[in-house]
Amino acid sequence: MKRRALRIVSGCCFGIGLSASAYAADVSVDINKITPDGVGDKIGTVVISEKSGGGLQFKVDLTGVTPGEDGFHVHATGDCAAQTKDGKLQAGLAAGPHYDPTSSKSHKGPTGQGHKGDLPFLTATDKGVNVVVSAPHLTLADVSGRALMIHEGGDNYTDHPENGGGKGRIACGVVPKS
Ligand SMILES: [Cu+2]
Repeated sequence: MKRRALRIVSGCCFGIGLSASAYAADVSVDINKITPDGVGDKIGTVVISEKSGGGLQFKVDLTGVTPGEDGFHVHATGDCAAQTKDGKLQAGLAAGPHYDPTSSKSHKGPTGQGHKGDLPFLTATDKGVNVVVSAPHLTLADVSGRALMIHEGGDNYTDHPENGGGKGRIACGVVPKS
């Protein structure tokens, strides 16, 4: 009985120590399903942390995503609402284009010199997405207040087809301002 109590205590304090030091700057982003009707249910989270050698790490944990490859990007505007284009409401359009502070106007993937918001595509299984991906060019200041967007279909990291070939916007979250 005594031993078990001790173990619980040490478990508790070790956890607190870790979160106070190594993960102090983590930012957790709620990800919601989006449709032409607007923002729907929460389907998971993305936890963003700064890597010691530079760049950001994204710990993606989602359910309710169709199995297969899904494009993943930072979009310029922190708004996941639907917006009208060509007379039709489209999911997540209020988030604007890929984050592109240098106006490269080119989609080159997470390690290229194009949109700074290009991230590695995600691969969903029938259980959802549970992966950690990295983007070497980004800082927390870059993503603060912007949108994380998930697209149906993959991403070939080129401009052919446009924006890596990703299709509709299916899930989105706004990064809290830091
Ligand atoms: Cu995108």
